[in-house]
Order: sequence, then C-alpha cells, then structure tokens
Amino acid sequence: MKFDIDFNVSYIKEKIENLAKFTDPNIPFTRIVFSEQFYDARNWLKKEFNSLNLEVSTDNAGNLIGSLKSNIKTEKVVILGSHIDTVPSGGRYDGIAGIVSSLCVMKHIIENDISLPFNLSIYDYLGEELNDWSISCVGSRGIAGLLTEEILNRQNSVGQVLKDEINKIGGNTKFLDKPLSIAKNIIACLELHIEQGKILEQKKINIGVVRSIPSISRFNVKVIGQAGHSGTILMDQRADALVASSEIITFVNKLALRLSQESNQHFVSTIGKITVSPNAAAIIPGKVEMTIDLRSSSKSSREQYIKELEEKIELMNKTGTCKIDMNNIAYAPFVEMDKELVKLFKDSANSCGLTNQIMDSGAGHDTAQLSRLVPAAMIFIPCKEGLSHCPEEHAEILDISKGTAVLLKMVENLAMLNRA
Ligand code: HGY
Ligand code: MN
Ligand code: MN
Repeated sequence: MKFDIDFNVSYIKEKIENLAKFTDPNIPFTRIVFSEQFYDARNWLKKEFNSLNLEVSTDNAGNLIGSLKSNIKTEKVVILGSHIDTVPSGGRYDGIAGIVSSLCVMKHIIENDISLPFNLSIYDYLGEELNDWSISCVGSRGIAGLLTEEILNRQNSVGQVLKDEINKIGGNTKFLDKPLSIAKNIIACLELHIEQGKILEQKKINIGVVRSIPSISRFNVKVIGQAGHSGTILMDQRADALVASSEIITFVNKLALRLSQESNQHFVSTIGKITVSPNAAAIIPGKVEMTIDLRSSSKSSREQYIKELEEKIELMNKTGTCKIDMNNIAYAPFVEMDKELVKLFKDSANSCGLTNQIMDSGAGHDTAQLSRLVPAAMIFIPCKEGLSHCPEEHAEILDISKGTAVLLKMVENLAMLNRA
C-alpha cells in the first residue's frame, strides 16, 4: 500500500510527544547523553523496537539498534539513523525527527509485508551532541573507528571517564580501535533531519537533499591572569583574564565574519561556552576557559582562520598581562555525501511529488562520520525560522511525514537496485 502522508501524521505526532516527555524537568528538552532522561528515552525506544518485533541490540560503540531481518539470508544492511540525545535546553525535533520517521518507515514496511533484499536497521547513534567530554558523534565515530584512546580516556567535569560510560550503556570499548565489522555490510546509511536553517522554509521547499557537511573544529582556550581584590588593585596593575578573553571573543567574531564574506562557502565560528573563575563580583577574574566552535566548508578559509587566530594569541602573550593557551580538541573534516545516493534521494522526492533541492548542511551530523567509511546521505525537512538548539525549535508534523515518505521511497528504490 502507498505511504499515506496524511494518515501517518498521528503516529509521528504521538511518538514525537512521547519522546519529548523524557527531559530534565527543570529545563525543557534536555536529554544529555548518559543522563537519567537519556536512559529512560533509550528504554522507551527499546520498547518501540520490541513492539515492531525488531531484533534489539547495542553495538560496541554504544549505538542502540533495532533490526528487521530480510527473509533472504544476507549480512547486507541499510541503516536509518539519527539521535535522541539533545543539547541542554534543546528542541524536540533535532535528531528525534529522524528516529521517529525511521520507526514510521519500519512500521509501514512490516505492516505491508514489503520484502527487502537486505536487513533494515534503525540506529540511535550514541551521543551525537557535543557533550561534557568535548566530543560529538560518539556512536557514529565509534562505528568508523574514530574514537581514539585519548578521546575514550577523557574525563568530564565530574570525573566520569567516557569509555566507562560507553561500556555501562552496553558498548565494549576494547574493540573500538578500528571500524566495526558491520561496516563491510552497509549498503547505505540514510538520515532524515530538520534543516536547522531557514532555506527550505523561506523557499517553501518540502525536501532538502544534502550535498555536503562542513568541517567541525573545536579549540579549548585557557586564559591565565591573576585573581585579586577588585577594590584595591589599580587598573594598570591588573592581569584580568576576562578582559583578555573578551578581546579574543571579539577578534574571533570579526575574523569569522570577514572570512565568511570572503569565501562563498559555509563559514561560521562561535564561542558559546565560557567559565570564569573564581566568578565573583569582588574578585578580578584570574582564569577563563572557553571553547571555540568552527564550521567551514572551505579548507583554505579554515587554515587562514587558524593562522590569524594563532598570530593574535602569540601577540597577546608577548604584549599582554595574561598567559593564553589554545589547543585543538576535536576535528571532523568536510565531507560530501555519496553522489549516487544524493541522486536517488532526489529521484525519491520527485516520485513522491515533493519539491526538493540539493543543499549543503550548516550543522554537523552522524552521517558525516559514517560517510568516511560507507555510502551515506541525508535529507532535510523545514523547521520554523531555522531555529534549533533551543526550546523554540519547531517542525510541522506534516513535513516530517513528507520526509518519511521520501525515506521510505529511498528504501524501496535501494531494494529494487539490490535485488539479485
Ligand atoms: O553541533 C552540531 O552541528 C550538531 O547539532 N551536533
Ligand atoms: Mn542533530
Ligand atoms: Mn544538534
């Protein structure tokens, strides 16, 4: 039976609302990886997988998997994936739309007894959002063998070691030094996601077919000054770490603005996390730590940005009163989606009678990690005013259902292409 976009709205709405309940009660839509709310949401997802009679498992990287086995004996698999973890005070659609649409695709395939020449698996990729260990895309990096010993041994602000958390949730970090064995059997990794930008909504286009995902680089900056009495230390005798940090913050913003205008590719940089110590009104800030987030689709602009920022910090160390250290703590290179899958997604959207356009992602996604290893591609659906990573994040259920129809069509097209 053809997928009825209107009919599936109620199922999708119900699942989105179910998942939204698992949040920190004090901050809307907060489901941080490994938190109590995250575990509760994972248990909910396991029940959903069981209600569809899927084979439920957790892989060595801690990804939760629900699989529909093909009725022909095969190891080949198509993955529909996304993530149920959120940023603090995030939204109810980022990642979740992908998981719910995958459940809806799976339900349709089972109810209509559609036979596939491959296994079909839904993946909740572990810890897609940047976390307390300063690493995003934990589970998808794990599949690709990109979780280094250094990353796995990182401790968070309360002393929890990342690898212990992965093992606790069912992973096995002893086997993460290379890509997981599943990689050789993956025909395609597909992900539906909200755009987290304004293009689709403004142009009134139903589906974005993602062509590329920008590089993500993160730097930790430590500024060491001298704490002191705010009432007694004269202005020209201070080593105020926050004043020095504000100079860096303004410099980063101006540099990123200039480079984004010079390059006609995606280029943004943000400092969204900063800690000041001792952070008291009557004490001159002695120490500041902050994280620089850089997204770039241009290799040369990224290199130019790092060069100019390093020169700025070197000059401030020579002429200023504080000691500044910057180090790179995460890097995921720019990736292009699999060209065949991009074309097939476009054909799938067309055969669903939905308007669509090829576009570049501004955000990072698990699909970027997987695309280094296996054919991977994504589609976007519109979200209200491009807002995301905030409680105002909103997507129309009908748009999620339209995206679901395209995801299903994609699976059916892959089935046709892979039938012996
Ligand atoms: O930060 C990102 O781009 C994604 O939301 N984790
Ligand atoms: Mn996401
Ligand atoms: Mn996100």
